Amino acid sequence: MTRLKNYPTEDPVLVTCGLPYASGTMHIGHLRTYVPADVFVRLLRKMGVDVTFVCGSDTHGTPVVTVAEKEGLTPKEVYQKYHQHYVETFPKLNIFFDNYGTTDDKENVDRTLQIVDELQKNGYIYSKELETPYCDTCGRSQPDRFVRGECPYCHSDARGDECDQGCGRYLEPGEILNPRCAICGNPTRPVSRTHYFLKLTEFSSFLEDYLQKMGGTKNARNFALSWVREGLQDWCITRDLDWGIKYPGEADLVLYVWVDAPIHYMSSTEQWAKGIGQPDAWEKYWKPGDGRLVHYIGQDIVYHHCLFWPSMLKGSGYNLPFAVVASGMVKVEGHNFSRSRGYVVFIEEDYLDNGLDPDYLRYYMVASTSQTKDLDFSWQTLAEKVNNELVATLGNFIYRALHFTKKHYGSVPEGKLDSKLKKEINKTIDGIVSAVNEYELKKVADEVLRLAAVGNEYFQSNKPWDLVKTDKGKCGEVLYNAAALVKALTILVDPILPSTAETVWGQLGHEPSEIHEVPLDEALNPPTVGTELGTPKPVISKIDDDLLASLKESISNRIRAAEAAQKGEDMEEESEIISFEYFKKIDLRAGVILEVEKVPKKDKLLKIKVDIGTETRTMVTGLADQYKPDELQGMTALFLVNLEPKKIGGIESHGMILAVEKADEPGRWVPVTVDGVPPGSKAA
Ligand code: B3M
Ligand code: ZN
Repeated sequence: MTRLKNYPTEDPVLVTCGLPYASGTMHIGHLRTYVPADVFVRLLRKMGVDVTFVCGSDTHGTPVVTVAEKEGLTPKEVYQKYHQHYVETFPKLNIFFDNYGTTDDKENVDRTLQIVDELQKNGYIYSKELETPYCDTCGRSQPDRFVRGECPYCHSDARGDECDQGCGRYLEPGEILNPRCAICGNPTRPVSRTHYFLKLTEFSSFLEDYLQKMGGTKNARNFALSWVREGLQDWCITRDLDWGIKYPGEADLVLYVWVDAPIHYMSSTEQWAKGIGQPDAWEKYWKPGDGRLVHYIGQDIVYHHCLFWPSMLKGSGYNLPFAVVASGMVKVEGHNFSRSRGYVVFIEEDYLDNGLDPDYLRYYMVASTSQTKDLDFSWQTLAEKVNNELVATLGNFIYRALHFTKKHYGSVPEGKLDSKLKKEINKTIDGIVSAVNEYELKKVADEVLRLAAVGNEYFQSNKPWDLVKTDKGKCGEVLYNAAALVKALTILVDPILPSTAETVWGQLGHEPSEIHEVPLDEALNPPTVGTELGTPKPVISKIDDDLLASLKESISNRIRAAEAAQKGEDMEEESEIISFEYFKKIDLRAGVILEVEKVPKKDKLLKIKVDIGTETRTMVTGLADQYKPDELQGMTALFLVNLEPKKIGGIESHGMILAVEKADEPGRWVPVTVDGVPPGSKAA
């Protein structure tokens, strides 16, 4: 029996993970989704649910094309290289998909064309002239990531198909304001041609209804519902690009990558079905029926999974997602994740190559924070969690209990399960079941740690080291119970720490890999008396100070290198000659800084209120590491007041203080002060 409210054992479940673009190596951001999904799958299996787990590489679209151009390879060479990387790296993290294909595989191309054809037949696709950005310098159309500009909704700097730095909305082609080419930086001009559209608007009331019932995390449901209620627009499903799945009957149009990418969830299932010799087995998930589709994704792709994808499925007669679990994003050492600025942790080079156990990272990804919150990765907290929780609490209890038992008894001694301990195990199982019901796997980690603490306390208070001298029978009884707790812990922690669980299972006298087949409820059954124990060894080791220091060092080196590279670029930028007319557009005025406040959790940012004569403006400056608030307060300085408003550190900043960087002291900034003039005085 599963006791799970959403997943009865008789219904087959398909779990998928957002497909990584095969255009770069695996990093910490990826694991925010893949690890919890893998843990979820393992937990369901332990509760008797029939689960298939699929994923694959996303090979189309501008993410792959831009990298191909940079690396001087063809898009196909790029995706093959990175696809291979993913195929090899997932197992190293104990993440095992039942199938891992690519969106360029024949099954996916065929299935995509079938779905598009069906949507067309059902009247959901139409064509229309559309103006999209063309770059004269580069001599081609610049869709999606090839263009940057201003988000029409929140006015942040955004890329062509997504407001990646602001409100996170999906942007339709042609929607972005003031587009400029992302390759050469020049403004693009609109060109018109025929594109194809999915009538997303026709799905509005279906979506409103469906989303309210859709399972998973609230963030997915609520974001998607709010977009539906704001009003949808039809979705352009083609791009002028020569890489992707060709649109039927159109020589120079391909399908937008977000059409064929989610369809790989289906075609990957088809590949799995073929692989097990039951080619129709995919249908039990995808044809309307009892199959339950669960998508694990990052919060940034809720739009695609909760609006486009269910509409495509509905419009072509397939099953709908049962649940969408959207995880918060990953930060690195307090900063927004950014490869270019060095705030990134690569799985292979920064983690695995340092000999670190994949289970630690799995634990960290699950145990740090709620599924829907942002996770701020730092080596320091990783080390603390490993050392204080895994080593000091879990590992310590397991080792002490098994070592002592082995030494004095050799095998599981006779005893009876203490009813209080049985209750504790039951409580842990209940906690795990409700964690799965809520898609909050942090609670699984918390529950297991709590039970390990119960074990330590039991061992400590019963003092088997004294008992063994005075009452060997009573001592055996205590160790029997300790072994029962070790067994329970091993079963319950197996989904999060599969390698560690294998090792302990071996120490408990079993075939190590069999632990993965042991059902959750077996945690309530104490080990068989007389089972010969293996050789106990500590299973989890500390991250020591030297290693921690070198891990931190490698990240700060990368950040410094990125900063230096950025500075180099800035220095190289020659100043461009501008006309006086152009200069006149720049509105510079004296302003008085009225209030200065630190921006919480941002070391460099200060929020200032500035009287610019006509009004008081809020601005955010990056001077916090150089000036104390009271050094700036009261200062009259020069401000650029007609700069477009921008969110900085979560605060809308409207205007900018002018400062000069000292030529002899790079990184040292001094505001341009204009003492003795009233606010609002204009500079020219
Ligand atoms: N390849 C990666 C991303 O946007 C993208 C996911 C596709 S899932 C169908 O996170
Ligand atoms: Zn926006």
